[in-house]
Amino acid sequence: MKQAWYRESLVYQIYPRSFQDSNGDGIGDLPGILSRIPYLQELGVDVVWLSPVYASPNDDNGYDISDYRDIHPDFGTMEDMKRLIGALHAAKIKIVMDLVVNHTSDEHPWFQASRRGEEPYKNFYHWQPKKRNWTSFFGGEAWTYDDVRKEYYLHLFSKKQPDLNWDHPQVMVEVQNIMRFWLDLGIDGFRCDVINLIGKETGDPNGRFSPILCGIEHYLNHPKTHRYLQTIRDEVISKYDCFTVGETGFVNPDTAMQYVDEDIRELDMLFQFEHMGVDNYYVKWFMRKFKPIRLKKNLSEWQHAMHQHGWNALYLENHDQPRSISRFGDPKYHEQSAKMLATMMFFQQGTPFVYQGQELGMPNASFEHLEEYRDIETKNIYKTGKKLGFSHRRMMKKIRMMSRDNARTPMPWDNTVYAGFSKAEPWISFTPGWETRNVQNESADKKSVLAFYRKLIQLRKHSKTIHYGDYQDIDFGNPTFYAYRRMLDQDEWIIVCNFSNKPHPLPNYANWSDFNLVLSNEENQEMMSPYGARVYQKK
Ligand code: TEU
Ligand code: CA
Repeated sequence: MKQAWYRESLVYQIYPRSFQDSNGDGIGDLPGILSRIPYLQELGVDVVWLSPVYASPNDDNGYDISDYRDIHPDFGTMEDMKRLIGALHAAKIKIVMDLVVNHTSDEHPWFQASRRGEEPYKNFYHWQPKKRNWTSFFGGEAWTYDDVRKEYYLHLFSKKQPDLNWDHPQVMVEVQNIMRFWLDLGIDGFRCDVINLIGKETGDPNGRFSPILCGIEHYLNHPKTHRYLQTIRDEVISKYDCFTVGETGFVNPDTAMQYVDEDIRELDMLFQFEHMGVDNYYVKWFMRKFKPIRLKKNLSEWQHAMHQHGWNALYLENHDQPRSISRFGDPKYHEQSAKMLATMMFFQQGTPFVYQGQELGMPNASFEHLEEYRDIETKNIYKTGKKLGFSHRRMMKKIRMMSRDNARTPMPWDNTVYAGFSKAEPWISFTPGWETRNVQNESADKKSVLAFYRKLIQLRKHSKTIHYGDYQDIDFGNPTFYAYRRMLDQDEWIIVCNFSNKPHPLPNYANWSDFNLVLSNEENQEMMSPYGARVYQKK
């Protein structure tokens, strides 16, 4: 496998609205992020990924962009952005921005011109005189009637996020110019939002009937998408020292390879979602009991599939997902299971992404009342659920487990009022428990989840074996243990994770006297403790 800086990097995702407020309006901002660079350095972060900070009416927290070359006043100014890029680079931290080009905001001037039928924007979006039966990812219909144009337009997400028509040659030109604009400002790459949905066939009449994701066969991994991405790589990406990570729902290892194969490299890596589905059926609102074996089988499959040919983006959390400890861990063994999950992920092959607060072991916010939630998806799903006849109680139970707001709460820095996040009440409440689970406390505690993450990050940073070595499953059929080996030349590591709330004897995976225990989350090493994790390296 060819070596590359982004294959040896740890990426830290910042959700700017909830990271650090600098001016007392309760909303995180760019100067706030700048002030926390020392924290990022101490953690060992190589690359920061910023969720969108562009001008936006904020229907979907910035994933609805009205000007790709400007900063939302909530977050600061373009000058603040330039200062942040400079300060991060001075601290030897790279920065990746979100590229959201499947859709724009309906308030973007292109859409405004398009609905009035003005050229060259008339066909920048998908318009149809007749309605289609497609459904939106956020619940409800995906085609909405526009009073001005007197036609229906497509929005796979909210009504205020009309989908761009990539068949229009000028759309491709505009996107390339936006990318160059940011790369020329010095950024180091893009996280490409829902990028496997950009190519579409909207002339087709209806979708094959399905109450959820109806119409998906007209746009998922469309051959046109591959052509668009190849063009973008040739015209833009290949001319800069940068990388791209695609957000690609509904891919499997085969379809993923069509994007990331070494010889194709439309994207450098991608976020797959299969392992986010191990506690639900098809869409997250249909929940099922979490079984560790499903997670293990899936992660292992991706390890094998990408090895030597592609590259994984490793993650357990982001701004769209519930907190991993609340899904795959055990609240009774909170710290222990948070560290175990981190260990499981950190020694696999791929680029690890840590989402803000994950390194503190933050659980779901699980707000009690619907009014406490801010996310458009949560609000829409509640309405959709009620229409389908689900009770309020049933819907709130789902939302407490699966709402995206579970992970969008402010970063708890200390135990002063508003947790050192702001001088004012934040735009969304804190995750309960912040008085103790915060950066200040965890920094002072050698046994904290944060201290453990710092160790993991350092261990990984210095090991070529972890970056590029072979991966091999151990005791694959075991439903409670996830164990694997990483090997390069003479170097060998064995990772053992106990996914159960019971102690177990350490299995005979090796002649243990030939190995050093380099890291563990346990107090006592006689038995593997509940949610114990161990990292061994051959002497
Ligand atoms: O997410 C795409 C996506 O697939 C999610 O909307 C997913 O369906 C949902 O979060 C599951 O709960 C990206 C962004 O990450 C997300 O924040 C945006 O809302 C969305 O695209 C639209 O831009
Ligand atoms: Ca602010």
